[in-house]
Amino acid sequence: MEHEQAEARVQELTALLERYNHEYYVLDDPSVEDHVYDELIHELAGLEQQFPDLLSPHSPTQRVGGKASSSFEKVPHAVQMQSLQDVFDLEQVAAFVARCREAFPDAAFSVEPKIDGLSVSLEYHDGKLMLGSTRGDGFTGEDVTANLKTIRSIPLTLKKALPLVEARGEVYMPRENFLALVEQQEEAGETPFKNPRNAAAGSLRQKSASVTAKRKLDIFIFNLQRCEGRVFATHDETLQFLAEAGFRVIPGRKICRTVEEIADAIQEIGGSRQSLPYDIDGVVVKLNDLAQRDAMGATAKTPKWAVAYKFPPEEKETTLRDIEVNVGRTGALTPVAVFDTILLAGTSVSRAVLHNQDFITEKDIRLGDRIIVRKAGDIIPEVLRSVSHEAGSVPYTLPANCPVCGTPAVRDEEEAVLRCPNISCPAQLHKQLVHFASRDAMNIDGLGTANITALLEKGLVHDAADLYSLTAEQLLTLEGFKERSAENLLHAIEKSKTAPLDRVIFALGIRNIGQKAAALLCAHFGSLTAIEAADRSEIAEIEGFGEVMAESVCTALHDPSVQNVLQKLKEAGLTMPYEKKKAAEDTFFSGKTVVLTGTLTMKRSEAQSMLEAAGAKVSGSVSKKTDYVVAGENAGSKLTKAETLGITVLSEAEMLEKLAAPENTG
Ligand code: 0OX
Repeated sequence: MEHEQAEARVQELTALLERYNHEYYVLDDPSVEDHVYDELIHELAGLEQQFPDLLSPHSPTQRVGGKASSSFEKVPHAVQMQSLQDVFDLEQVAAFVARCREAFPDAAFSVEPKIDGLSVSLEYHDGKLMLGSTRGDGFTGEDVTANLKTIRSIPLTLKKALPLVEARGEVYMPRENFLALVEQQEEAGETPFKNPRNAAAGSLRQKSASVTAKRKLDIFIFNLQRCEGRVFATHDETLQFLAEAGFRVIPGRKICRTVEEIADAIQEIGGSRQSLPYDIDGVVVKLNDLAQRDAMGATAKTPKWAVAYKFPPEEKETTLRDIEVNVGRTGALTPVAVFDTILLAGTSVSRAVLHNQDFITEKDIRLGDRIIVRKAGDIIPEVLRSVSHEAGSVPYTLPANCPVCGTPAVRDEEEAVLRCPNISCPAQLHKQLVHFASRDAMNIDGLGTANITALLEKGLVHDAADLYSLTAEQLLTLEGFKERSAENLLHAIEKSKTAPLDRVIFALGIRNIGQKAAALLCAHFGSLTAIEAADRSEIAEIEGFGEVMAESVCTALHDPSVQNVLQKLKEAGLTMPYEKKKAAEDTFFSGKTVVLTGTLTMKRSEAQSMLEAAGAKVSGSVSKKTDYVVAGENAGSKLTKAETLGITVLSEAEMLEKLAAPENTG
């Protein structure tokens, strides 16, 4: 196909695919079947590959993510992303209404659900999405454009192109996706997100947009921050315009005039809470007239023309049937209340954490009690108080022995926690192994909770190091294992032998030592031998470390069983490499924004990884912020733009030269 023909077809496909996206993800009313979309996107991707200069950052093919950025660039917000003044009862809502009425007796209010997610801004120039950012502190946020593009209901091109449109909305994770994600995380032995809001925030801040893409986030738009090319009189009009432009606008809004109407609307929105597929945590009441908003003004952080009525945490009464005692990875015994199932904030709950003996004693919680359970913002419910005891009941005391291995428990006075001191306790071992194999630790693919249970039950492993002497024959004795899956698991175990030292330290599951602390420890000492030789005071000197953490490291590394595991790991062939990361300032490319264009002799992804490893941010489009453009054969519009903006253009050979000489800071 000729270039000119291809260009026309790319334009046509882009428009068509954006329309289908809008129909499917915003209007919930698709006009074509999925395979039609898939075929067209495939055709577009093919053309973009054949004619790389036709690839635009606004192409529907750019929604899949995949680009791994090393950090999120800070971006100032042209219009402050204000937060809301929270109010907790109708009286405070009435006081707010009265203040507005005093200035504007005819004031009308938009009453809308408050989506429990995280606020983002979307900036469009001439109808094209140029920047998507988080709220940050309201004045400066982070550039998460690539990640936001994976949200299919965010238009990349507006149906109404104006010189400038900045829309604000709330990114959230639908509850169903959240529950599925938690299940996956638990299966993989990872710490699951606490609630859909944290999950949405965590997913949006993924370094790799392809991970964000899998998390299936969505968005509701609720404010027009800035606009050039049209003037609006009311919030209603702006939202109508935003819907016409292709956005998914916040549903369930009502215009109210009196406090009674507002109270009814709040009641109605509150009543709809359980049937919504996403979480809302309150109701926002805001002036509808934009001139009235301006006149009301703002405090440093919040507008005086709006308030957020926050729902009270849901509470319900039920009967406490049992107290189970869980054994954690570090032996902590955690009591869990088991009660008759109740429905709280849309989900059924029958268990809640009781923390420790002090918590139980203070609230005098006894078996058989009528108790009040509450679910606040978080998904995890808690026992608020006991309402009544059963006749003849006695105060509850945690068992004196570990419920799994029977070892007498010891009380850790500082933390008010009871612990099973037996490090070979099967319950601890199970959790330790799950942690050891988890993605952020040794990342052993295919070694989840169920397989670990099976390995322990068969007596095939007694500590983490035993994983490295497993054989295919042994694995084939476990239920569900076939030649292929056994081979895959052994391969994953083998691969983990080269995990860097900081991951191995983290994988050991030392109390108080998370990923960051493990990395600090390695950065400071450089090798396992040096860490093992260090004393407590040396460790405590590391910036970011305290006495407690230093104590934990020393205790663990002097523990004969940990020493034994480490010895076995070394014998198994774990290399525990550790390379001090070069300070970011050290390389020619550190902190620089680089754009790759044209056909390079190496794979683009390879060039990108090399640049990112040298501290560069690789971007898809040329702007004033670009520091270097690396141009290969047949470079097109990006090269022209770079030249127009006076940006330094490097050849592939020059890029490689700079990468090979990192000490040359240019
Ligand atoms: C929401 C939501 C948040 C924004 C700044 C002044 C008014 N989470 O659903 N904020 C606002 O409006 C604020 N509206 C909302 N619906």
